[in-house]
Amino acid sequence: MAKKSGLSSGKPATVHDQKLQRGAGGELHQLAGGDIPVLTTAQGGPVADDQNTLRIGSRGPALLEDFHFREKIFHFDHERIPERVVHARGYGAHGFFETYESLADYTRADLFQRAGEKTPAFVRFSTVAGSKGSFDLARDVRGFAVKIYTKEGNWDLVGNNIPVFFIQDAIKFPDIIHAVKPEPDRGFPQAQSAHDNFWDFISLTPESMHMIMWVMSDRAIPRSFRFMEGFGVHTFRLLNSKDESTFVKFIWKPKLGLQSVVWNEAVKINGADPDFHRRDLWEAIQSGNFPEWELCVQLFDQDFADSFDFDVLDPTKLIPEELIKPVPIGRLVLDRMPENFFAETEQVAFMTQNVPPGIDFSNDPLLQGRNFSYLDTQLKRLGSPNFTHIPINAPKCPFAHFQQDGHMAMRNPVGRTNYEPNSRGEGPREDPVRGFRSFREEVDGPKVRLRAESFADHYSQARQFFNSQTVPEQKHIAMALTFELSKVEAAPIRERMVAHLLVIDEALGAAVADKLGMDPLPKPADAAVSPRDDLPASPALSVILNGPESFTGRKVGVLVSNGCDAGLLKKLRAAVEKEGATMELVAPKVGGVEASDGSRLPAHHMIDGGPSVLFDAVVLLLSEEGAERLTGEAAARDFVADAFAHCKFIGFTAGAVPLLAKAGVAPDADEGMIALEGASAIPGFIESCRKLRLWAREGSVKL
Ligand code: HDE
Repeated sequence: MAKKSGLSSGKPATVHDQKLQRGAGGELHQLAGGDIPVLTTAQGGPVADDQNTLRIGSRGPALLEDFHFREKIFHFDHERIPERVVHARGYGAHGFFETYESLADYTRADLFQRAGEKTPAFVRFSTVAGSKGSFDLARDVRGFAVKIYTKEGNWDLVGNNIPVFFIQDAIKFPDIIHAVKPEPDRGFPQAQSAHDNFWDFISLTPESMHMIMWVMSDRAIPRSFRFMEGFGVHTFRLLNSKDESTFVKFIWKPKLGLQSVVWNEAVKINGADPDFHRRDLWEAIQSGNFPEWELCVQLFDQDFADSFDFDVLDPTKLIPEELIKPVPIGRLVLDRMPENFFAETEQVAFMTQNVPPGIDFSNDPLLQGRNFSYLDTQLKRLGSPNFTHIPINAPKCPFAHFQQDGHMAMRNPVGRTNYEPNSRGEGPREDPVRGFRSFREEVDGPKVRLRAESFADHYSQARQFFNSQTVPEQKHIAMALTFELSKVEAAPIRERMVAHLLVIDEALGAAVADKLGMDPLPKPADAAVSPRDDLPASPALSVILNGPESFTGRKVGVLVSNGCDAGLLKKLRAAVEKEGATMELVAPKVGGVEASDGSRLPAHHMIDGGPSVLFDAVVLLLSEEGAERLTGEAAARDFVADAFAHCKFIGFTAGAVPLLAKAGVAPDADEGMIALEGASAIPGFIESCRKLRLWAREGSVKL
């Protein structure tokens, strides 16, 4: 049904509906009438003229009396709210969580009681360091914040796509964030960790070494929000109806498998499409390809916690999945984009302390600090303690309390009684049975500022992470460290960092030192606890080893020219769509090309606007004449050369060979070059694409 007011009017006026009238200055006014509502002020007063301010004569001064102008500009001047101090750039979507089986043995959380129950959810993905307008493919951690509107209050699982964190104590959070953000005197670099302040802090903070390995890995440049994992990071507790506790770590696993891009590609994507990740999520959801994750839990008891090699309260450590297998307990499906970015994605307020009865915190010192911070930040950002009155933050279950008044109060208690207990029997009262209860943990000890000794091993899991990566991934880590440290001006900082790397893995440290031109090698850092050698590799930590089983959800870019084979293109499209992937055409002009059968094929991109970095695989579907023409275009040569350098599978018709030659790519360079001599070659091409990249090529290409 069409909404009746202002900008949110459901039915856009067409040119034919519009009644136009020429104003005094010759400008055209659109008049209300028919389905077009009357423009009003925020007070509801109808507006006669929205084109001219009130002034004396047509060339005289403006009048203060112009309340419509004053209100309009006043509102505009106040449109911005402070961006989040971290995770400023984000993108959200609605969906639902569906419980697989009852978890009543472990938790009394209402959402986990009934198999098949669906609970509404909202998710916001983000980068951490960059401002709201920064680019999507920064090397950075991604936020993975989930709000589930349960029948017993909102549950916010405010996680990241990396299962550990830089610091062990919340008191260091302002320092790490100051260090990574633009340097305060010069105001740059934006959305980057490649600068002195960051590496200065990190090299003085050995507890960050495990996280640094993750951030320097391909995990920090995901191909899509849809292809990354999410982690609650901290150890939480589940409490059942007898208040018995089980420790839990939460992990979101994407149905479409993991995938990242390579750094050289990330840099180019940021130029070609700074909104690459948000556009990807938007397109997937708008086209009905709803992204999905399974919520998995690692459950363990106090005995495991006591026997584990590391402290389960230390957020710089993870529990290898091979040691405690994550068990899927439900799925999250994102199936609807917000109607308004500001109202929902910008105003959504996640808070770690939002847990329903049946879920509880552990004493992880980072989690305890977060529970304080998130409420505070919402007041600053949203400007009122009534931020739960904003629809995206309001619970969807019944609620009743005596909180009242304050800025922008939309709901206040009605009637005379706004306190409890009261003798009138009015208003809500607490319920010790249904209500939230904390785990009755015995805690005793002196009041101290002391880090537990069990938090002291900073290198073993960093080494385990590195040892768990495939060869190409290890190479990427070395290249990322080299790139980042090459941007550090102060040589002592570079040396201090390499000293840590030498402890994590001698060969890694030596390789980075060599690439930095550092000679002699610094002395390895003094480790409070020597790193262990006996931790087995954990394949779950690799992106490449956890890729998809099919090419579903991926995108093929097809470079076409006039005279391209229409029949082959049709069959290729059918095969790509059957695989659950999408296809976009790139042509010399966005108006498209005339195919071999005389049909007109409109393009999605002109060649300059559709570089191959936007695609997971490419096809050069060119007539010989078309290819010859494209050899003169730098963008066309880059399209091919980049796809090759980024180890993508390249399908090509015989006509495309001149362009391949000009781009310096041999048609038979390797098995990733697939000649599409006829439709029979298409299944082979699709099958190759399922592998996503031909990493074997990387040795021959310097990225
Ligand atoms: Fe956050 N974090 N954080 N954080 N965080 C915020 O809250 C904070 C930490 C995470 O999409 C802020 O509403 C402290 C770990 C996500 O809206 C703020 C500490 C993890 C988001 C804040 C941490 C996260 C935030 C800024 C150290 C992964 C974005 C705006 C103790 C488990 C949520 C806001 C969204 C946002 C504080 C560490 C994840 C200032 C003090 C560890 C995904 O409250």
